[in-house]
Amino acid sequence: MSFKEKLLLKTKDIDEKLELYLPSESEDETGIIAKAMRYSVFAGGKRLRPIILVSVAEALGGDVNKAYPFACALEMIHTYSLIHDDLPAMDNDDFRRGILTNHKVFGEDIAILAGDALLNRSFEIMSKACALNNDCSLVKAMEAIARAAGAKGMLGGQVVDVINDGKKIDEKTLRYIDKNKTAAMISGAFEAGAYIARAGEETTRLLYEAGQNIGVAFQIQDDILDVIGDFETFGKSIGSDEKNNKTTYVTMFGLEKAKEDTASLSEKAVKIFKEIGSSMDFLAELTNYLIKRNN
Ligand code: GRG
Repeated sequence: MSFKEKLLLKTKDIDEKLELYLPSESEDETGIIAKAMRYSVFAGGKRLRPIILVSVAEALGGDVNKAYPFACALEMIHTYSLIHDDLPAMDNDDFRRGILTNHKVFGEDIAILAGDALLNRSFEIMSKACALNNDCSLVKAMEAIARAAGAKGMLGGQVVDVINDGKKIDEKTLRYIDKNKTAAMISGAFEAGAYIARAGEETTRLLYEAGQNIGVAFQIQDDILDVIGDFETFGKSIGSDEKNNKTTYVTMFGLEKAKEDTASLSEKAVKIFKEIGSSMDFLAELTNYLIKRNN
């Protein structure tokens, strides 16, 4: 099976599991919140973080069925962060994943609540999986995800981004934002996958490091696409960084260095996968695929 076929299969797999883990419209009084949650989750995300989590667990000999609740929870947290990031109080964006943003369709109030509901649902799913399996390594995976999404991870990176809105930032601040806002959820996917497979301490650490490198490379690629991408494939407005006067890797170092650094960060991650072994081949291919992505 080709890499593209494997990726498609894994994406379909995650979509099917998300369908099971999300509430249905008949589950609450109005059905509105489930509808708003589902609107953004099924808007066509790449499912990168859940695919990484499941693939790591699988590559290290773990039980993929134990990995799915955590993978879906991670995607729900990611989607909540996108819904909130698009709000007028944050980036004020009209399009995400190629369609209107959640608040444009459901209103700001419901969009905030849909994000909150996704975050709560994610912990409901993960804690249920921990209890059902009575497995401490799953608790560690949940902790890794909570940490990645929290004030010392994605949310912390977003705070530094938001308070510097419209200001010129230095390199240290830019790197902090990229490492936390974007890379934390990707290294969190690697770490959680490793815990689910009960990997050793050193392997878990190496995978976390690979995730950090891929995460930063992923953000730089996002900055590049904001300049040279096109709306149809990227799925959101182009040139928003410039419009918002944002310092990005591209505005700080230029397009050429941004491209070079994306490639070298990805190479570092691939080197780690090679060190761990051939079971990591899919993740190495995924890394190489991501630096060529246009969406
Ligand atoms: C509001 C708590 C809070 C956090 C917001 C994720 C985030 C933090 C902001 C979104 C804006 C942004 C450009 C973040 C960088 C990470 C990134 C490139 C997100 C998009 O991830 P993809 O490309 O999206 O994996 P899909 O739609 O494919 O899932």
